[in-house]
Amino acid sequence: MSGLRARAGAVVAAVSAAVLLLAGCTQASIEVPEPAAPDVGIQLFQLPWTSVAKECETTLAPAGIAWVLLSPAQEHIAADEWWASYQPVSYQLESRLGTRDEFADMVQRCNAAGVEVIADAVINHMTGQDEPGAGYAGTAYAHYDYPGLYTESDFHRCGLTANDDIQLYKNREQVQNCELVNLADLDTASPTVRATIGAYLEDLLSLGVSGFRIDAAKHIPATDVEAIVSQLPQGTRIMSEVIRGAGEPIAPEEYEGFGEVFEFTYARELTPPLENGVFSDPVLSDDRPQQVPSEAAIVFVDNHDTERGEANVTARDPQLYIIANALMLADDYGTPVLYSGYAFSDRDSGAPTDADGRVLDASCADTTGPVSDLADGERTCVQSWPAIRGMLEFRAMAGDAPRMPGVDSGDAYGFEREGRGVVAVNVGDDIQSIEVPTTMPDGAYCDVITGGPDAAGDGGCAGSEYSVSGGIAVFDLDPGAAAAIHLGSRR
Ligand code: LM2
Ligand code: CA
Repeated sequence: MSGLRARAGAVVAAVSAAVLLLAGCTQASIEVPEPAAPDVGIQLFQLPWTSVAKECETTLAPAGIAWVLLSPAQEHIAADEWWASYQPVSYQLESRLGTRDEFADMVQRCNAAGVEVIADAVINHMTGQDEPGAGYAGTAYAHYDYPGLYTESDFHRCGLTANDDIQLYKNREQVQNCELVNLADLDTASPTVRATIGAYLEDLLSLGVSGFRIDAAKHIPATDVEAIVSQLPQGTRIMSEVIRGAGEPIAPEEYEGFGEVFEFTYARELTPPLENGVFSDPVLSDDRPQQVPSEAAIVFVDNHDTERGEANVTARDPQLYIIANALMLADDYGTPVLYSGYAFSDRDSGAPTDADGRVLDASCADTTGPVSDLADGERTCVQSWPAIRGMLEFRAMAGDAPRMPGVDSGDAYGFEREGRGVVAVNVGDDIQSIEVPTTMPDGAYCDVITGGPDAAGDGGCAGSEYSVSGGIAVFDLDPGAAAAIHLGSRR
């Protein structure tokens, strides 16, 4: 709870600074409501614990980001690729991302800064390597060694080959109780396996984490996930990763009863109009087919898998990425999770490491972005982009105000969060003017995507300025531009 207050405090400070700018201004004063603490998370992909701790303190808390999603903390195979993290060999918290002590210190510091920590729990499987070897911490693979962890009967061996594509299996049994990409599948129905996984999750909770992403949840029967997480303390946040697929036998809805689920449909519906400029599509309208209820949905523009796969809009195209994230953060559906990764040319390349294979520290504290020509391994640092920070402020001001119907004009599109703020984007190649109906008071507003109210405190805007008059917000947008105004950004 103190975390929530700290977050709200940071956002209130930013907005009341904006309100102070109104002093001495001739416009009629308006009542600016207290911004809410938005429940927005961020995935810091393959970032070491020591860096995550600093990021919580220096960028996430000031931006009003509520929680951070980590990469897996388990001991894993010794391999250079990032996906070594998804081949655990034991439940020790020793990995390329840091030691147990570093993990504990990070969680404590993030919590103290008002940022909750969500761990990525890889509990469906262990390594797929056929031969035992040294794990990251130098131990032999626990499941070959059987140091009280498992017996062979605790694994499902379905005899699938490395080239078998799990997507082709339409049978529930095969999807959930067979090797996923040749990874040794745990028998999550077994009481000993459940107890071992439960003890691992309890261990993380004892260090202060607030909840878990359940990796590959689609490949664990929902009843098994439920049985494991129902043993955890009330209020533990559970986010099941169940990739929705047409014709798939397992759907996210099965996992909704005991937590949240990542809703992959959201990005799939959000981004095509941005690439095509066709907003008549139902995608951004109120009609959202195939999606779990808003309270259960974790939404995202991309994540570490989709930026290497299906996502067409990623940080590699900063303009479109800002537009997509702006629309997601302005929306009233789901709980958004931002994605902060690193540039790569090879989808397998891990984050830069030292000679011991330990991922190097990185900081976004002194950066602004976006930077469009990052070298491989450089961090995207979306949490420091002024456009993203402006939209987090927008979301805090929007609170639970309903989203009004969208309007489009040529390749531009916009909508209001009733009485609180208006967002508009132009995905075309020409300057586009768009008028968005609003109940916000008449006046001049600073766009928070290009900088918001001027830090100099002279009543001007750091970036663009737009006006509201007679119930209409008017935006003249350059190609690829996004704009957002809210009650706290009025000049
Ligand atoms: C996930 N969610 O359900 C993770 O988000 C995703 O990143 C993981 O795949 C996957 N499930 C398993 O946890 C990644 C990566 C794969 C990689 C696996 C295991 O995308 O490429 O598979 O981790 O490390 C790799 C090889 C694959 C091989 C497998 C087993 O790419 O060719 O399969 O290891 O050796 C023979
Ligand atoms: Ca399984």
